Amino acid sequence: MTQPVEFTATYVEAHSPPEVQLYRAFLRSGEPYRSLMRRGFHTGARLGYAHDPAQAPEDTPVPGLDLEDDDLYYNASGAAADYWRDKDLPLPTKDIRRLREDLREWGYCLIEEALSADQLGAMKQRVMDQALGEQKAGLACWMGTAPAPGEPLPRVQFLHALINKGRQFVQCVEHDPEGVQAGPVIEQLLNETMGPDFLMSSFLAIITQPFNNPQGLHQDQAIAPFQDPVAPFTVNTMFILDDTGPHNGGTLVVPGSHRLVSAAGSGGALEAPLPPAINLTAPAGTVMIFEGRLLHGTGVNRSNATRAILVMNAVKPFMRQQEVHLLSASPDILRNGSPKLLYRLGARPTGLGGVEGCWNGGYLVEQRLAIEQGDYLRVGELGPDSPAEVLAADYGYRRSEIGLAQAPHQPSLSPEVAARLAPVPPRWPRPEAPKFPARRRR
Ligand SMILES: O=C(O)CCC(=O)C(=O)O
Ligand SMILES: [Fe+2]
Repeated sequence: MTQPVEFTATYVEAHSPPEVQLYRAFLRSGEPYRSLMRRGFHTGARLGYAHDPAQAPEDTPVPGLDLEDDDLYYNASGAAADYWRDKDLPLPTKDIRRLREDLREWGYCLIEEALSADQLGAMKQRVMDQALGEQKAGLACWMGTAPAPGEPLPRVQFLHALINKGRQFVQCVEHDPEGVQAGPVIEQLLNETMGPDFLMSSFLAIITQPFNNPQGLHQDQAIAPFQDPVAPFTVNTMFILDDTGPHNGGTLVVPGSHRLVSAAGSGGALEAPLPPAINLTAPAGTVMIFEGRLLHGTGVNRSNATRAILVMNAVKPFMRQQEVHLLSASPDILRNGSPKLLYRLGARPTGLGGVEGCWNGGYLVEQRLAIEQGDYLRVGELGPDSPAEVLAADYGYRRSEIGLAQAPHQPSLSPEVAARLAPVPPRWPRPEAPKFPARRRR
């Protein structure tokens, strides 16, 4: 093969010095974190946002943690709390008008008694039973913060793929008032912030053990260095299952940071120090909605009990979901899922591709169940001279919605192949309810 010289690796390399590369400076800017972590820049950034065990005193519950120094971002109950004391920060409320304003102004809002006492009790029981079960099974997943020095694992347990682990978690995704009494309020605020076609990116429980290390402050959008001052790309719903506050490491939040950070623009450095973080303070049963631009992170649990929250992340339908729900979801969850659940899991793709081209409004549950049963046949290399039995095989595509709909109209179907085709009823009856989301009214 003689390759044109312009296409050779040496030519491409010689003509791609760093200074001519597209968007290099922007993509490598490291912003907004580079400027956030500047020493002395933030009231809590003396050691940077990342924890530096080497500089902390030795006589603390966990080596490396310094729980006295008010200059540290995770010590939020002293000088930081004084800073915020006379500001009109969000308090738990049932009033959607106040919730909407808090979310706009501060980047988060607190829904009072979003879970009824019964809903909270059942949820807490299920989550803690599951956590202990996964520990006992040797399956517990420890992550989110750094391990304490000398310890192999972080002191924070995550429970993933919650939808498989209890009916109430499915009700959370659907915002069903049977499981979450404030469901309609949550749904409305998410619709207004994200548009009604958002997907569920991940839904997990985060349980801190006493004296976990804190998490670095971060935006959950996780698409740095892209910053948009107009609106967030993602929104989180946090179900608070224990009374939370400074005592047990209520989530560290920098109120208003959604505006301050995004105002720097994509790739831009922050020019002024940010205000300090607070510890989220709210009773169990509260739901916090916080948007993807807000700086926040897990605080230090200084109590002798665990602190449990659930976090559900919603993303725009063009974004990649964190959890691959279509693989994680149990067959029963998929088989019996409502159109809303299936949509939010991403089982109805919203862009070209899907599974073998099945995407245009169709569900992918049939394909996943067939793959699971080991009898999903993929279309491979075919040609006009392929043997009739190969052309007539029971390909998974034939059972898809688009395959079934177009089969009667195929213009060049070979009669020999047509004669061999058996009827192919789908093995999964898709929900009869209308697809979700409903067509938008003009
Ligand atoms: O544990 C918390 O309070 C917050 C967790 C969090 O922000 C995260 O894991 O991204
Ligand atoms: Fe986060």
